[in-house]
Amino acid sequence: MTRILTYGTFDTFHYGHMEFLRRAHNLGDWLAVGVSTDKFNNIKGKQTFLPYETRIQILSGVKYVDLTFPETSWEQKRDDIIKYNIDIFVIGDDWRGKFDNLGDLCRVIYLPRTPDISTTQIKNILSFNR
Ligand code: C2G
Repeated sequence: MTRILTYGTFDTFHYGHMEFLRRAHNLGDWLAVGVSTDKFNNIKGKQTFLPYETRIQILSGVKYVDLTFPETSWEQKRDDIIKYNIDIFVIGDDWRGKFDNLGDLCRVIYLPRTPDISTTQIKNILSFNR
């Protein structure tokens, strides 16, 4: 069984996220997703529209996702790859090159982002002023 791992905030879940998860899952047979906690998003400098509890609930309901868990730091990836016996780490190509250092533990793949959809656009439409 080929085991896949990714991470993300997945705020205001949209079809770009869904397309990413579909393609990520189709690289293998089993997909784990580390969902960024609100505290980690503060570290990432990201303000979210939806709280962690809602975001991880949505991810847990996506048919392409087999396991969800909290992403609380940049550094946890190596431990997670070992813990979940991961074959492929995958993330969108907006991160191209940033995680090549994981290449000694597993394959690292950067997938093209789905164009013309983003949380930022959605929050602007929602005139999100938080
Ligand atoms: N994505 C995509 N197409 C879009 C929007 C997002 O393919 N139109 C992908 C991103 O490339 C990422 C995933 O969906 O792989 C989740 O997107 P974000 O929630 O924006 O992820 P990010 O905040 O960049 O978190 O440690 C890694 C970070 O936690 C990644």
